[in-house]
Amino acid sequence: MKKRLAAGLISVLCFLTLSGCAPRQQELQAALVLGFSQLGSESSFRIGNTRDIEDKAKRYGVSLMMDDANQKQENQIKAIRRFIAYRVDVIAFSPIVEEGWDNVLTEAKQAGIPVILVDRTIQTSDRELFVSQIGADFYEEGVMAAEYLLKKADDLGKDQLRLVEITGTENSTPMKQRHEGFMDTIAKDDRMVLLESVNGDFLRSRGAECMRYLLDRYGDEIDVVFSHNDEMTMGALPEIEKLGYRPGKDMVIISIDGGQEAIDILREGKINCIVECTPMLGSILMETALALKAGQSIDHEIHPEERVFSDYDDLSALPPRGY
Ligand code: GZL
Repeated sequence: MKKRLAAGLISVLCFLTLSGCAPRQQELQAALVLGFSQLGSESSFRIGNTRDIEDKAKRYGVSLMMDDANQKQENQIKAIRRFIAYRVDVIAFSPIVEEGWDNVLTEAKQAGIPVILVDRTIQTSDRELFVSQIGADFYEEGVMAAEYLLKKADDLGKDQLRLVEITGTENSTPMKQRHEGFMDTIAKDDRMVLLESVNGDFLRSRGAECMRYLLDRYGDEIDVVFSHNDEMTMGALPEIEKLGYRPGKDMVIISIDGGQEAIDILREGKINCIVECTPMLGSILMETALALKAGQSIDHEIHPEERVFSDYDDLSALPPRGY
């Protein structure tokens, strides 16, 4: 009887180990097991964010399970369910859109696993479904972009500035709040005329498509392009130049994120203003998760410091951006 029991136990352990269910050695030594659902890899911001989280997990001794949802909410929901089944210590994720998370986050709550939102946030009636939201103040980013434009308008001395907007992923926090912050700020200034807002989904290819459509429809009426991220901006610029316009001169170009490629284009004078949206959230995430595990109280909202880069600045001493 005992021999059979021992043999059965060994076979179960082998199955668990081979199927990846048994805790691997490094997890047993890790300070924490963190499951992270990343929404995709649509931009240099996102790639930089993923890389920073992976780097900081190593630095803080956190065993990280990283999942790439490839821009699909259902893949994020599946990943969160896997993390629950695996019984990680903490779940973190960057929600691609704001709606549709209550069910899966209720399952995490019932499993006693705390959830941290990274970068974006969610709409929910139950504020206890997540313990903290770490990310930019996107409304303020929109305000800062508009405040730059108001200053530029004064310097240009024009009675009217007609602008087009290329927005990010529909129903995502940055798309909604950047739009609101920007429009609330220019609403007080009757020089500003919005011609049209079109959705570019934070993608470079869609930014090009949007700009082609806007140029076909409005042509040289366009004085200002406000783009919700650098990827879409860099898709739009060649389309502007193809028609003989000089971005940064014939049209004011305002963007958000502040990755290296866009900063270099700003230095060339083809972008006028970039509002920083830092992807370097790895340290804050690890410190927050470790504090959670240690039973310490944590802030419900954590916003990193962010700045504005523009053609009013001397950027010669700006260090490499890292994304
Ligand atoms: C903002 C982030 C946005 C970036 C885009 O924090 O969610 O998503 O601005 C990225 O580049 O796609």
